[in-house]
Amino acid sequence: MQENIFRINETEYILPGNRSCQGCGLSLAYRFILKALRENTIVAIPPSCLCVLHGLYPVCSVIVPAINITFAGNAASASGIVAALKALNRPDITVLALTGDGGTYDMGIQSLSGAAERNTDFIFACYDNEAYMNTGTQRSGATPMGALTTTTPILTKQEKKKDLIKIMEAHDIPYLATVSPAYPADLYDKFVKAKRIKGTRYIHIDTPCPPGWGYPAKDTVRIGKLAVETGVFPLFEIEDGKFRFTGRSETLAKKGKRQPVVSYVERQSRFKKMSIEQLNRFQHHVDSRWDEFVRRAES
Ligand SMILES: Cc1ncc(C[n+]2csc(CCOP(=O)(O)OP(=O)(O)O)c2C)c(N)n1
Ligand code: SF4
Repeated sequence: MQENIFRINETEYILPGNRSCQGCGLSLAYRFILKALRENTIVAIPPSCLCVLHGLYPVCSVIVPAINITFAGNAASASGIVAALKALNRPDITVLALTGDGGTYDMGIQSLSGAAERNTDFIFACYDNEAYMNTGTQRSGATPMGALTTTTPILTKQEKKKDLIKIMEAHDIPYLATVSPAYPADLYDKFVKAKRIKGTRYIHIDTPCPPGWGYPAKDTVRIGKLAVETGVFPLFEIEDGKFRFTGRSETLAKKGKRQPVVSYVERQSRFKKMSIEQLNRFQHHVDSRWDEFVRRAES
């Protein structure tokens, strides 16, 4: 069932005054994730901006229980919580592993793959801000080609973004979805749906980040929308192998016209050294991926 915007849970689980930056896409996404999953949720978090948002003992800005663990052990620790809850016969509690792209694409991928292969009964969500932001914007496997980071400061990143969604789909898990905080109702619906499904559910969150991407803090929703409007970040879900566009991407696939990638790129200073050749390759990559998704949606 689709949730109506007026039925979105009014409880706030993140308290005001947390330590994320102004305009943080992660804090916006997290707000709606917790509204969707509600109080019976335990969150597993590795070191990251999310840790900073939660705060330092003895204060915490989030009112659900959370465990701070290592990067490599995130999905493994979350699997342990799932096993403990099973032993305690508490099927009412949702386990959420929420992890940055560094902790998902790079350092955490082996325990995530192991958990997905076992179809561990949890939600693993990657908030993808496309670099290691908490330690000052170093390149990750998720950083797009042509982006400046502190470890690719001269030539920009030369390699393409790793296709983690394909990797996760290859694990044949029951539910996989993409979401953006720029479309909170779509995000909310997908987490409500994921909560009801058993097994490994993987949700990929496009997470605009003002300091890391180089745009004004007021533009987070605009940048998130441009990622969808250009097809750089399509919104979809794959349930039991069946692909379906959702929200704005569904409309674009049926009758809309995608904007050119340059209108997304030109608003972010991380792309200021992107070459024309890289921009053309980026556009070509976005087009061919989009066409592949359209074919899947029609089949
Ligand atoms: C094994 C290990 N290597 C490096 C670090 C240092 N470290 C802390 S946060 C962080 C960046 C994490 O990046 P990401 O997972 O993308 O999350 P974000 O900071 O973007 O929220 C790093 C490298 C660490 N804590 N543990
Ligand atoms: S660096 Fe980016 S992801 Fe991290 S808290 Fe700031 S805005 Fe959020």
